Amino acid sequence: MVVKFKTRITEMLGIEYPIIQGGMAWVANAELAAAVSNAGGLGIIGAGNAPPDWLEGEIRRVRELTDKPFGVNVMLLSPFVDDVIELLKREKVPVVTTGAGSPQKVIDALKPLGTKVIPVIASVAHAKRVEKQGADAVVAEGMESGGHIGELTTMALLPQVVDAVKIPVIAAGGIADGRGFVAALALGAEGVQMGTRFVCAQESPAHIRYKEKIINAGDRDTVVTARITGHPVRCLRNKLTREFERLEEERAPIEEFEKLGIGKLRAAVVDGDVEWGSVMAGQIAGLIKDIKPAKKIIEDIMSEAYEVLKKLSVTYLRGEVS
Ligand code: TUI
Repeated sequence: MVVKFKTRITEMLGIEYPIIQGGMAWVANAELAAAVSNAGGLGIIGAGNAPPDWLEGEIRRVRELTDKPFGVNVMLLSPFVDDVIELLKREKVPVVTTGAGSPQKVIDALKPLGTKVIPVIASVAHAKRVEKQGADAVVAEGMESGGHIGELTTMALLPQVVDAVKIPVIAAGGIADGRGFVAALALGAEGVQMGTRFVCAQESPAHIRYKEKIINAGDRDTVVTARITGHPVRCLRNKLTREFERLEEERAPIEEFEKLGIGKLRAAVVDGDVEWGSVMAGQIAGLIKDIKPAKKIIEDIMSEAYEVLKKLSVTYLRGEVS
């Protein structure tokens, strides 16, 4: 049974299910975003470090592929961030999420146009700050996530953020099935964002070797590298992560880490170089066992969530809730 979970997030965004697809650089293109939006979630195009003309094409394409709401993720470390914001102003994109920095200029530019701005945050202080700045909701992202991460786990971060802000909170990090979805709601989230699960969607453009590396991963196969640069990144273990570890042991200068990182996400996602590329993935990779359409990912989560809630209520409340 696929039930509707109405929350402030589904209402604010005009979506059927409170499931958002992470705005992953190189992976989150128009095809993936449209598939998620058409399935009743919120698909997001990841701007990453891409130039604005690429993003403009993806926005045009997603509008051809769906008439449902969609979003764009702005990676605040991008060299093109100001041009990307200008483009988003012109395009009047319904939802914008931000990552890897302070979203002040995104909020100031886009909120007056009615765009819903949802920063990804990794601490209570940052959540409070963006609420004051005018954010419509936040994604509280735990360090179980893939890619650039903060320090707290989803389990610890989420309830603290929920208690600290009035705007709705979306949980991210370590969620890939109906159990994780219900756990996030139990901690006070009103939606979930998933990245790694959607990398393995059929519509995801990630190279088949990238998807297979996630599917073959176990629970301890991710590592966090480049902590010393101030931008720690979680990836699946491979030759590249071992090289990063070697630089760490040698206490190499930060420039060496930056040099080693250049172009490596593209190498993994586009070229399928899963040994020397950066295979960003969350700790939940070990739970992901198949490639399936985005629609099936969402339906399975919603029906599992229903079963989990039923089981919990029967086991612990003797069916007292209807
Ligand atoms: O942004 C992400 N995940 C990412 S971005 C990315 S591309 C990249 N590659 C190498 C190095 C750096 C980036 C790959 N994965 N998630 C959202 C997120 N944002 N996680 C943590 C944060 C964050 C961290 C610090 C947000 C704000 C912040 O500082 C706040 C401030 O005010 O500066």
